[in-house]
Amino acid sequence: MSEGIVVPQGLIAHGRGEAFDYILGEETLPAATAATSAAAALLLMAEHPVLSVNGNTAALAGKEIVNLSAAISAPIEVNLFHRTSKRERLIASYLKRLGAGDVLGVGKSASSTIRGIASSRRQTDPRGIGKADVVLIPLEDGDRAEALSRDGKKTIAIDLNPLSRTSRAASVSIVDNVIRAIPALTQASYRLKKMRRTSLERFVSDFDNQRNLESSVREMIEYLRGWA
Ligand code: PTJ
Repeated sequence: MSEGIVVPQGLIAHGRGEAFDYILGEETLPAATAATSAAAALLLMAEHPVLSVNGNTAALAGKEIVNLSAAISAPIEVNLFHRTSKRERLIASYLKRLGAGDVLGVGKSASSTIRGIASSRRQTDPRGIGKADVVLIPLEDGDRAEALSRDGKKTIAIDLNPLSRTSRAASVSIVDNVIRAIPALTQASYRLKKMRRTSLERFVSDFDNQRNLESSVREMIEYLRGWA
């Protein structure tokens, strides 16, 4: 935050996430692993997959996002709720220092608009989220997740809160901490890359996001029961 990558509101969002991380035992649970396989399959089958990055994701898992981008050959786009061109540039150059190639969505290049969003998050890059069919949206707010789905895009959320609007609106929601979920997604992508398209399709068609979110909640309850 002191470097300007994360906004003060991001610390509150971080605290919300941490609270959920405690009640799932700070480890990746089976429902998240199932969602990760479906997410990797979706990303590998996409024509234009894009990884959307905000301040919190860059600060928590910048290098991990760069690794995922290389694993699935997907571009990274900076997309900020509290948008300023200074922050966009700061985050893009931070990611480049970590090994990212071109980072989309900076300044005038974010010239497309997602309909139905009031925040400056509606501005997207026509080379990235603008033409994407699958978008990874870690630590996202509900409005944009809903708007991207309305625009016909498939979305993969990473959100520790299984009750959030983002988790419910996404096509696939990974209920886990970004610091564990993104490396797991990279590993799953390398594993699934070797599979046939029909197997990838099965990972996606067998996955029901609503049922998986219910499993996440049940796994949290089970964990808490151990303490009760
Ligand atoms: O960098 P900007 O300007 O784009 O701003 C980003 C923030 C995070 C401030 C903005 O997107 C925001 O306020 O988000 P919300 O609405 O608080 O949503 C964040 C969601 O991510 C919440 O449901 C949190 O539980 C969840 N979350 C927080 N930390 C983590 C997390 N999920 C996974 N891993 C985390 N480490």
